[in-house]
Amino acid sequence: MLQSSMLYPQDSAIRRSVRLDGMWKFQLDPQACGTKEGWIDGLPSPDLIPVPASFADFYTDKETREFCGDFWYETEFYIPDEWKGKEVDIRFGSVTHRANVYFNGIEVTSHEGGFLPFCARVTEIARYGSLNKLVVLANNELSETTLPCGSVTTLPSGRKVAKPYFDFYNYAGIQRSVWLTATPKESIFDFSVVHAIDGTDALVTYDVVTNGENQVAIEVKDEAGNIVAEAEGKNGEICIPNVRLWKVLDAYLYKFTIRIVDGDAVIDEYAQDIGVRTVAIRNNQILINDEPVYLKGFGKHEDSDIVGRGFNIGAMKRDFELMKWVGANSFRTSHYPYSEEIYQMADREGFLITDEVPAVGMFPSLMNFAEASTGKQTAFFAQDTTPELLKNHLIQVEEMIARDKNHACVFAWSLLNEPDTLDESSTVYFEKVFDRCRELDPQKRPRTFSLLMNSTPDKCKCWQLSDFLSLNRYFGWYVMGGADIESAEMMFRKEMDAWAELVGERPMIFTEYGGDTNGGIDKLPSVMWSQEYQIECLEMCHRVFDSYPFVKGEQIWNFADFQTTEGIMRMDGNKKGIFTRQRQPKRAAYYIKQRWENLSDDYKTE
Ligand code: GCB
Repeated sequence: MLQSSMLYPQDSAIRRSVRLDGMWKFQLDPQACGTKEGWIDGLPSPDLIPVPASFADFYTDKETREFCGDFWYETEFYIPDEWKGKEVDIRFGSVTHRANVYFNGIEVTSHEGGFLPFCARVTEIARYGSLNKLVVLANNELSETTLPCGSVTTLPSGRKVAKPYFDFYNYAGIQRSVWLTATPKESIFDFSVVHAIDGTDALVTYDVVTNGENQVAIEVKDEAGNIVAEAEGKNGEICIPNVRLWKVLDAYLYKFTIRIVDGDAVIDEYAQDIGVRTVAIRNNQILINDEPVYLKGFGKHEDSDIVGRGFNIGAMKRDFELMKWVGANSFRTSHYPYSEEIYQMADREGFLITDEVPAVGMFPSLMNFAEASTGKQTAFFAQDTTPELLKNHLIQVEEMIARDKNHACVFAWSLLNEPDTLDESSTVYFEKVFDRCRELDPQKRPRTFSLLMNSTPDKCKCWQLSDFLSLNRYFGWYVMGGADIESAEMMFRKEMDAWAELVGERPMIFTEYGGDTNGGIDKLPSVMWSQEYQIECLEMCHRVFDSYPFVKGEQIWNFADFQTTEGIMRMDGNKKGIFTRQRQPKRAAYYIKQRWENLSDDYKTE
């Protein structure tokens, strides 16, 4: 059961919300002595650092950038006198990977998991009309029971180093906005909507959770501000006549306003823009409002210069402009739930999102991508630590669904990326995660996970749990790249022929394919890493996708270059972007634009 409301903070006639972003005090704690030494009352010798942001890329020394362990943040702010009598919360969009929160010297909450929000209730200990102190102890260590998975090694000097089992930099910090909010004592805690289409009307089944007994009233307005439907009661059905549906790249959002009322008095009010649409999987098709859609898009990262994984409102805007320019209609939030503002924008722009929980690295290897094709078997889900991992995994699935369930853009859940699936123990683990997701999602959206190269049709023990198959395949890159690309294509087709025998009604999409490319290298004829080879590799994959009618989507790895741990396989990060990290096109972007502009959104069914 969720401890705090996942609703995105907002101002309404009743609610107040203030962002606490800005320069905060910051201090590393390599000896983990802060708690003992009383840092919860104030940091002894802090630096100043921006919030929200990852801390790593601000600094010029390697020890700070690579810091692994405990680190602290501190800020001070006033809470207005008028807020007396309300519930006051501090809401973190995320703290990576875990946090203990102290307010006016008292521990008020702790949270595990670096990509989902949590709140600390401070009503009773707030100093109204005067200054309050907020201190956060954060930690970025990884283990085989954390999401994502990894480990920590200790150097001879005693310094800890993070060893992610995944291919993105282990950025950490207060990476999303922090809010101070005031809500009434009796308030809206949660709500959900489920859509059905009835001729030209929509039937929206809704459910509102409050902490009181007063009546709930719902009002639905169209984009012009006209009231189109109203309802009373904590749950029920709303009919929107002549509904304008939310469609892919043609979004329409109704404003749902929920009020707790007592006679004429409004006790609480919360409003959200809601797209009305249905999702189904049938006959090898992904159906939005019963219309087939072919996914064109990317696996992405929240990753940009200087702020790292910190929410970057400018990068968000640029990314959507580039995705529209290149003809995309969808993306996967590889490999963790993204900032909430990104889903709000996808709702507005009509993009489809596969929302991914941070279940990555469930295959113990620093180079998953390279070792996957060696046949290495790990029985990752048969360890003593597995029950603890599963517990954390289920909590994060719950938090993700609670946060994102009402977004029209979220059409599917991705429950793992490239896990071990070769051992029987995987099936037992997966079933629990898939069942829990189905139970929690009011809209019963499709569930999937991205299959590692070694999860082949003859060996994978879990694919059948997916409502549609998502494959990560690097034929022509990690497998038979360069001059061998024609053998790669043959091998790829052989695997696809085997899948064709198994998929049944399921559609398949590719959630990763492509190759690393240095935006500066041109080579005629091509060599691996050149811009020319990136295009050849993508073209080869597309030839294969185009030959199999059950393939209903292609999401390139990656939208843009991104930072990873340093190593011989990575040249200042992963370079598989069709855009650079600065969001400028590589040559492949023009090829993709041409392909996608000529592939209708219902490609293969038109
Ligand atoms: C994968 C992973 C992704 C990596 C990618 C690569 O299979 O899912 O996180 O970045 O391969 O480029 O190797």
